[in-house]
Amino acid sequence: MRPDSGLTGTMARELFDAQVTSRHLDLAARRLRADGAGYYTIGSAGHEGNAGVAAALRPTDPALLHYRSGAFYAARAAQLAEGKVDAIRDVLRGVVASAAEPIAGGRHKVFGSTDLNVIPTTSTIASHLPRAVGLAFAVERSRQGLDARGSSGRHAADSGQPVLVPPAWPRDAVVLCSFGDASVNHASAVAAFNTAGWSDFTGLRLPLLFVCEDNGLGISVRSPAGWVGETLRSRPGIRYFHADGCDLADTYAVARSAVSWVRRHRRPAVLHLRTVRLMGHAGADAELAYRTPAEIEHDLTLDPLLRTARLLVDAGQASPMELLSRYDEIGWRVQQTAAGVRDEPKLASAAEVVAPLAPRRPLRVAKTIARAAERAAGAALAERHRVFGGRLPEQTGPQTLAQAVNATLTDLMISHPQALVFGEDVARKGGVYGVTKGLRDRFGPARVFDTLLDETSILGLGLGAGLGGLLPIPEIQYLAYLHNAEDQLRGEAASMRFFSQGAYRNPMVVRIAGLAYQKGFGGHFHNDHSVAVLRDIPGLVVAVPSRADDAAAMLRTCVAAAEVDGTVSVFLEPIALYHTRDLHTDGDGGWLSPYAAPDRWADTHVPVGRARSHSYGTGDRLTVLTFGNGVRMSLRVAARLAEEGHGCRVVDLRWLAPLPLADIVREAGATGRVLVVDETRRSGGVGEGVLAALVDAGYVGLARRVAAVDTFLPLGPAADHVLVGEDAIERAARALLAA
Ligand SMILES: Cc1ncc(C[n+]2csc(CCOP(=O)(O)OP(=O)(O)O)c2C)c(N)n1
Ligand SMILES: [Mg+2]
Repeated sequence: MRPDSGLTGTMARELFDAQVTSRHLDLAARRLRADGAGYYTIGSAGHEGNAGVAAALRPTDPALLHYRSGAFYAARAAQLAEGKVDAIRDVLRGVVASAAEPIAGGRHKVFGSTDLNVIPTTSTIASHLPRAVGLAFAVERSRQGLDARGSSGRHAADSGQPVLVPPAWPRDAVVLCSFGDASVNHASAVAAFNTAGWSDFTGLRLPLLFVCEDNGLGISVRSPAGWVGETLRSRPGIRYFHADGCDLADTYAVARSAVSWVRRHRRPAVLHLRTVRLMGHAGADAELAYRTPAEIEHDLTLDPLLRTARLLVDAGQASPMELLSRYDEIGWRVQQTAAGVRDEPKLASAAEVVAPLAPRRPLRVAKTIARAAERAAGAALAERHRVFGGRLPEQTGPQTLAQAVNATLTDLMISHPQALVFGEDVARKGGVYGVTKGLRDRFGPARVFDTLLDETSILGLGLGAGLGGLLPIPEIQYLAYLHNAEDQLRGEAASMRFFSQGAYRNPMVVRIAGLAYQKGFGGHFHNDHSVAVLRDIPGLVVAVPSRADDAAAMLRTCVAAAEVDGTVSVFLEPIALYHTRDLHTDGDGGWLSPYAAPDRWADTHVPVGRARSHSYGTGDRLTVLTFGNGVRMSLRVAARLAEEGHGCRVVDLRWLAPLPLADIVREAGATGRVLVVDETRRSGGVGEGVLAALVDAGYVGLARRVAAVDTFLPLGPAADHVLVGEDAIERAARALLAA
């Protein structure tokens, strides 16, 4: 062996096996595809040097892998006791979409395994990088222990609570995150590099090794010569390492240095591995359409398998014949396994497909809240007094929605030492609207902190933190600014359970300030009311409280669901109602609610997907189905109509996903006249879903809808022309009553 590489003969032989295994898996995937039995042919051929990266790490280091990391996967499996993980069978089961595939159960072909600490990644280029930054943050947090959580050590001890979900990874773990060369240009990757560097700059430790597997191509597009090295080398705060990924000894030597540097210093680094891509991008790729035969041939001369074979032969570790026999032997095993798994049962029903997506255990959620209430009223009472500065929120009179969220977050931070609040301006300033005011002083900067200005990174931090056993409660400052980062919710957060059958979860409650009607502070970006992008994310819970008491109860529910079921929730707070105090007349305080003391949390618990009905007069003439700002406007209209003898019920949906179907149907049927008051846009808005739910349920009564105009919102009073107003609600209500 090359004496300075640290690679022993035994290791080289074992890694050669992993490389050969990976190559045969690629070949088998293509044969299975050709036979109509396989569904995935993106392979690892040419990238098998990544076996050397696996060898430089420990199998307990969490890894988020590039889709060409087959040899890494095989090498890591070989690091465990024999028979514990059958990498060949795992991968082939993925290829044939077998329901027995151990991580995704046939839902996708991913590299993932809890035994191997390989966390499945999606096919969306670079979307796993922000999570990797978050995971490194969480690993380091658990290493530093309680003290680093600000003053939380005392909270935890005082309240006699379990402190943290036991960290899944050792305290000195390094997070590995690999990706391709074209991927370095993706906004999500750039965000992650920047956030890792920014964090390092601020002194935050992040034990994170990025690995760029650089084959020079993104499908058919060449990375400009030198660009990948140039861009990776120039990332502030990220130490650059470079190796020839076709040369196992070089890869191992450099990877070892990189890993030990990251492990020792707890700082981010990137390993730039030069590889080749053999056999095209995927099975169906006709490479000759965009590469010359000479280029393709040149890459073949760099084949990492042949390079490792030469290394072994030159070092006297094996003869060419022995290596050929080994190649055939592994090939035979792969073929045998492929034959064994090809006809395994696939997912057989819609119910099977969706089973792991977003399980809900409402009874456990309710019990969790009841237990937290007992603690808050008992063991943690002194703690509450201390944190609230002697003025418990239940004793200080009725609250606005903003005050209720603030008090509830405080109580949740007391009861959940693993909870973190972070986002833009949430800490020092206390949020643009003061909703998180005082939290940093109460819980310290390690648990309540300002992030850099990047929504992708804020959500990525949540993704990794949740995965690492923390309970992230990130804030997105305005709904309009979620959209540029939305894939972190859709593609990453909401899909984690789906692609890992619940083996991995990223519990999270994303608070978002949104919706329209801010008088005097107009314009689209601060009044965005588009929730369509959230409502169709499978499994995502979307909560929209309209009143203070609901906000408190629903926030507790979202956090408990995160804890119990790993639920990902968006908690959409209507900005215009944050500080609203009155309902019908100035000074009536009708929009305030008292804060429920802990002994009332169980009684006032609001389950996910349950609406709230407010009745005016007899309540039997008209049903208004609405949410958010629509609730307050509709209640004002209902009061006027009731005075004229038209009894109305106003139903606050409270949950936009899942919609409160049973309540919708029951309340609609009670009057046979339904008015949907939808403050979101007519097209793609919430009202479409509500009406469709009624139709699906066989509702045959009258129905009307008022909704916002399909436009972005203009600045100033012109917004009133396109938003739903009380006059439109009243007109529609009267029309229905007259029908
Ligand atoms: C966000 C996103 N855009 C486009 C694609 C389609 N796509 C799949 S692989 C790929 C090229 C990736 O190239 P690179 O990062 O160099 O990885 P390689 O396949 O070369 O290993 C593209 C464009 C995708 N998966 N995700
Ligand atoms: Mg590439």
